[in-house]
Amino acid sequence: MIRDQENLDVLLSTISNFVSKRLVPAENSVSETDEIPADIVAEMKELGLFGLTIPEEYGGLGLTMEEEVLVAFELARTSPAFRSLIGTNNGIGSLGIIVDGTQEQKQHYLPKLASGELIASFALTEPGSGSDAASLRTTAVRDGDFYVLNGTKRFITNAPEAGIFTVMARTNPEIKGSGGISAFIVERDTPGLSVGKADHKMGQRGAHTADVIFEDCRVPAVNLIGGKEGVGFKTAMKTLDKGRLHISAICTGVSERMLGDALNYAMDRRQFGQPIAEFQLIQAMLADSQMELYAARNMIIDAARRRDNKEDVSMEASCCKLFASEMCGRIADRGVQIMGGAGYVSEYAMERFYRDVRLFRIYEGTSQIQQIVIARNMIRKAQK
Ligand code: COS
Repeated sequence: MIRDQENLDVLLSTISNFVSKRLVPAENSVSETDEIPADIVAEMKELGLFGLTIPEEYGGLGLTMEEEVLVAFELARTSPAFRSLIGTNNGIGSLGIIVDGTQEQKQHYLPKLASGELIASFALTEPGSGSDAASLRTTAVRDGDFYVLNGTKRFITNAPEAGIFTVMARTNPEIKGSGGISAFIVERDTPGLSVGKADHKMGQRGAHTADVIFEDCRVPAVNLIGGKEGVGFKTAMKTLDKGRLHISAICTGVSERMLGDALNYAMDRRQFGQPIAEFQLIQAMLADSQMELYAARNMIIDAARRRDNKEDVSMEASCCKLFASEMCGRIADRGVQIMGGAGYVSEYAMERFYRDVRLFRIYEGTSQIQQIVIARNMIRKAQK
């Protein structure tokens, strides 16, 4: 759903300008220093990028899902690290509060997330629990007006920067599966919470992940999301349904950038007396990529519209995440192939993108988890 086409067009062209004038020129230095410069972060705040999807009543832009994916297509035409910094505030870090939080929780945290004053992080994965998220072992034991958290969360995006964490922990050890899990908002300076050193990753330098450790960490009971125990796994799954659509759009935007770079290179690079873009074997790689991008864009917009229409898009979100992230991997691979030696050296962006995009097939649910979600939905529908 697009609420106001004119306003949206202004936003899209502002973001597109910001990406090409400010972010693309900074890509190499972000990759070298592993840091996004403070002036760029400040501009991102000014542009409202931290609050794109936070409801307007809490100071955000309140984008609909369709508007959000259109913005994501633009925002992703550069290093994924920039998107990652604002990604958790707009997605998995804040969504638990937006969909299931109490009025007080929303009023207290959302305005600070929308302005970028606070960074939010989503803490589900653990050393022993990744794809099997319902097996998580972090515990939260009620003690008067507090819950005492113990456990370790792993690969937590933006943990080094985060001011608050949405943490899934087991409040009922009797229930081994999803029903024993609750979701909490945990502030960074809560005694007993510590953040490990940043992980050294294959790509996406400038975007940080780390362990988050809870040792007798006393969290006020009012920070139980929605004030309700036992529904934290569902909060996490609802969050991921939306997050997966967002990531699909990011995969598509990055793919458009990579394909654009590959096309420009192929039109410029001459071999055997002509631009390599004139060769049909190169054209096949360009065409296959364009075809897939067209499909990805359309399926993502369709799923986004359905979500705006309040349909359950769990299956469609997984279809989009699976298709777009796998496509992104193929387009990165073809990009390197088209550029040959130039695709393999760091002088060109393709080598960096090739490493950066590998993560898309893993986080917010691996490709195999998306297949499981899709197939289970198919079976459930057929059984009805
Ligand atoms: N929205 C709302 N509720 C959902 C849901 C969704 N999308 N998906 C599942 N649920 C509910 C189910 O309806 C079920 O509720 P009931 O117990 O009331 O019937 C409950 O949650 C448990 O669901 P299910 O039985 O399907 O859970 P499983 O343990 O089999 O796990 C998968 C489901 C594998 C899909 C889940 O663990 C998953 O998504 N894993 C990947 C985690 C992930 O993406 N990690 C990345 C970390 S974030 S970067």
